[in-house]
Amino acid sequence: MNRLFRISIVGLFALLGAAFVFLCLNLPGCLFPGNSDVIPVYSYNIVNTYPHDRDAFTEGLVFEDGFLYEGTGLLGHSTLRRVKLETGAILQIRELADQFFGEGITIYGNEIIQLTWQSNVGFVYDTNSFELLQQFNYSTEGWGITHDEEHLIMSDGTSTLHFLDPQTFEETSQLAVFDNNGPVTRLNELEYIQGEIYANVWQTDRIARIEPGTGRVVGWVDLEGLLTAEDRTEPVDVLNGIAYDADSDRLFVTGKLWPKLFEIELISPE
Ligand SMILES: [Ca+2]
Repeated sequence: MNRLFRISIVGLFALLGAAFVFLCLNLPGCLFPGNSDVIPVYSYNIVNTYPHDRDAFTEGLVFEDGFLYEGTGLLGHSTLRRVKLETGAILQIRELADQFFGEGITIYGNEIIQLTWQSNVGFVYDTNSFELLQQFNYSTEGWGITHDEEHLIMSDGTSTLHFLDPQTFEETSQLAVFDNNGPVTRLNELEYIQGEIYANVWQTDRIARIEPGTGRVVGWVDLEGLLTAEDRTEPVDVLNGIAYDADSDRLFVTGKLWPKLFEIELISPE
């Protein structure tokens, strides 16, 4: 009886073991966690360096029709600017009312959309004149904004991205962003680049490359070391600001109060 019991127990464990192996073979990363599911980390080359306004607390960055557009934050200092890339010269500027902390910007059609941090209001301007055309409301904080072909895409400082109808500004869907360690929070400035959403992660030197269909982070860009010690002799804040020149395939990044703006190219890991 005892022997029969032992045989049954051994058989049971053998069966469970076989089931485990079978299930694992069908789950990527189960038997060799971290190997089959590694998220590539891209490094960078600096292609060009341009001056950037040290007083610009960069919250939004866009490149469109040959110019940079920048949204800046801080109460009493928030602006919308058109900037000459090569010199950093401010060609046009609109100051926000003192009670608004400006956040991300994007250009959709002939309109610039600018978020505010905690006022639950977004502004819509004419791209050429910067004339205020419209306001809209949202329920979350406003951090970054970009767009794909059909939607505005906004971040609110959490791991959730909000897709908005660009005409009504109503939310049409949400996207939960995650990597191998779970939700990726503090998503900040955004840029839609060749079918991926690039997102600064607040208080890090990293940009997440997000697959819009799933929310999965399919790549990390590590921009550590972009500013030299000399660039940091005056106070600087965090990396923030991604702009893409789709016509010339140029990628620009900068940070809050940074003295420089960089054109970079990404280097794939081996
Ligand atoms: Ca951007």
